[in-house]
Amino acid sequence: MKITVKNSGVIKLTTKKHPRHGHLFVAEAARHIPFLIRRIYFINNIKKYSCRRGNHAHKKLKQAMFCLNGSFVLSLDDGRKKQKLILKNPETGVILGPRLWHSMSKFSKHCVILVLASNYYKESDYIRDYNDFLEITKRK
Ligand code: T46
Repeated sequence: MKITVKNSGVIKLTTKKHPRHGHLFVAEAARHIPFLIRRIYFINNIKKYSCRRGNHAHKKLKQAMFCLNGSFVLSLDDGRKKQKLILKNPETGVILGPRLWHSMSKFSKHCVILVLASNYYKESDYIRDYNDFLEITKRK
């Protein structure tokens, strides 16, 4: 996976794979994940595969996103460049840095998304208007 937008990046977890006993994935804060983790959340039970989640950017929050099961399309936009990625491998995560517009769509059956976040939930950190987002990215 190659990421070309700004404020993002690929994370490769350490994995211990056993052919019969299963796969184990390790994410250590400040090692695999380039920030201290204050919150985790996960999304499952998506019934409408064609829905779109996200569709916003954050002002300061840093996040790392993983697809633990199934697959989905992650669309990224740094205000200049746009990129679509298919997340389907739990070993490979994506950094969602500040000022990166992101949305998730095209969910598969049994899709499970895990997100590690650098801070607690704060509505004032969201940029929900795309024109505001473009203004902010122009200033930076
Ligand atoms: C993001 C993408 C990738 C909370 O109360 N606490 C939380 O920690 C979170 C994440 C959400 N909520 C509430 C806020 C809404 O009332 O849960 C509801 C659904 O959240 P939202 O519509 O923001 O869900 P997504 O999937 O559109 O966005 C989420 C994160 O909120 C967001 O930070 O970057 O996943």
